[in-house]
Amino acid sequence: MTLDRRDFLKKMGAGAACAFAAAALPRAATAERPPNVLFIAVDDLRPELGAYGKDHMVTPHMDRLASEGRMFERHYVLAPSCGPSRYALLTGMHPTPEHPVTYGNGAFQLYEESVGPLSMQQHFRDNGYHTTLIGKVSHTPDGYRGGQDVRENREQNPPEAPGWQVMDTPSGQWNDAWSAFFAYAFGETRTPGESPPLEKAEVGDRGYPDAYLADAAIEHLVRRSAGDDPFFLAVGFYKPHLPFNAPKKYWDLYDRDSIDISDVDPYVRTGGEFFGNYAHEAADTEDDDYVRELRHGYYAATSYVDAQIGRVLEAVDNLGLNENTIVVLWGDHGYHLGELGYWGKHTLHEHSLRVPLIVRTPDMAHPGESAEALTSTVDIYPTLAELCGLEVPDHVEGESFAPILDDPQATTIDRAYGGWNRGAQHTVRTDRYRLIEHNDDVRLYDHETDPGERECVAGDKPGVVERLVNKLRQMPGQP
Ligand SMILES: [Ca+2]
Repeated sequence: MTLDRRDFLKKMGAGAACAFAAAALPRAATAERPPNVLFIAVDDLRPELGAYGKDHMVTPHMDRLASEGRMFERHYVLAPSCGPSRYALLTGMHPTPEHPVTYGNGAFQLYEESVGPLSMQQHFRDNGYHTTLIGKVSHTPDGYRGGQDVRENREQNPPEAPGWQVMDTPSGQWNDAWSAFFAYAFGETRTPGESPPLEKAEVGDRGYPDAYLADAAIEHLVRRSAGDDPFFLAVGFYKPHLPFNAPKKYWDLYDRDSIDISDVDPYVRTGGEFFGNYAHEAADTEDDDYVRELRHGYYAATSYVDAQIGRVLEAVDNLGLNENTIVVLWGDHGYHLGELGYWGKHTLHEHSLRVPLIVRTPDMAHPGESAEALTSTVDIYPTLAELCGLEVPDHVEGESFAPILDDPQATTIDRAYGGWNRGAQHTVRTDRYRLIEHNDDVRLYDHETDPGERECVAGDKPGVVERLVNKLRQMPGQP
C-alpha cells in the first residue's frame, strides 16, 4: 500500500491541502480538527519485545513505534483475561464486587443489561469522531455479542459495547469471526481438545487472519483520511493468543536451540485453556523440547503480528496521517510461559498483568525515551480524552497520564490495581512491591530483590503488608 496523502488532497481540493500543509499540529486538539486516534490491541502480548530489552525477539515494527513514541515500562491491566481487561479499557473503570461479572469474560454483559457506563468509543462518537472497530477490541473477535456457539450471521447481534459506527472484521477463508480467531492454515479452525497449541504452515501472511485485519485497517485508514471528521479507529489483532500459529517464515526467525527456558519452573498448574482446548498435558511441560517449541511458537506468532502492525503503521506514514494521529499499542494482558510453573494467564502475578503500552503523539516530547512510572489501563480513556480535547466523564476512575507524554520522568499514580476470580482475589502494585490478597492469604513480593515474584516476604514485612492492604481497600469500586 503506497497511497500518497497528496493524491487524496488533490481530489479534496486546494483548501484542504493548505490546512494539512501547516507545520506539525499541536498535540492537543486544534480549532480545525482534533487528532485522530489509532488504537491497536494485541491479544495476550507479553512485554517480550525488542523494545523492552528482549534482544532475542524479532519485533522491528513495534520497536520502531517505541523509538518514536513513549514506551511505558510498567503498564498494568486490571484483570488477567480478555473480557474484563478490555471492559476496563473501554469504560475507564476498575472491576467491582457490586458487579462480579466485571472480573470475568462476561464483563460486557453489563452493557446488555443497560447498566454499562459511557464507553470510550461512544464518548468519542458523541464528540464528532467517526468510530470504527476491526477485530477483537471488546471480548468477541468481531465485537458482536454471541459466544463460540454463535458463528452465523453474527452482525445481526448488537455490539458488545455501544459506540461503533462501523464494525468491519473480515474472516477470510474461515468464514466467521470465531473460526478465524482460532484459525489454522487452509481455512481450518480449532477442534477443542484435539487441535495442537501451535502450527508452522508454509503459507504467506494471508495464511492466517491477522493479515486480513491489517488489510481492513489499511482500507479504513485510506477511507477515513479522506473524510471530514476525525476518526477513532480501533484494531484488535488475534495473535499471539493461542493457538501459537504463524507462517513458517516467522518461525524461521528464531533458532529453537538457543531459546532460553531457564526461567521455566516445574509444572504447578495450568490455565484451562491449554488443557481443555488443546492437546496439551501437564506432563508435556517436563519435556524441554516441547517447552522450547511452545515458546518458539509464541515468538513466531508475535513476530507475525508485528509484521501486520508494521503494515498498518506504514499506511499511517504513507497517508500523511502522522502529523495528526495518536497511535496507541496495548496488550490486553500478559502470559506465563512456564514462569512460576504456570502455563496461561489467569494469575495476578506480574507476568499476567504487565503489558506493553506504547503511545505516539504527533508532537511527541522526548520521543523514544521510555517511562518507568506506573500506569493502569483505566488511565487510557481519560488520557485519550484529554489529548483530543474531550471532557473526562464522571464515571471514569483512571487518571490521565498525559503529563508522562510530555515528560518521561513524570509520575501520575502510585499504585496499579487488579482483580480476578469474581472478586475473590485482588492485587496492588506499587513502585517497589506487589501484594496479592486471596481471601485470608496475603502474599507480598519485593521487586527490588525479586522481579520474578518467586519469594513471598509478607512474614518479614508486616508493616508493608498493612500499608498495602489498606491501599487495596482504596481501590475504586470496592465496598
Ligand atoms: Ca487476551
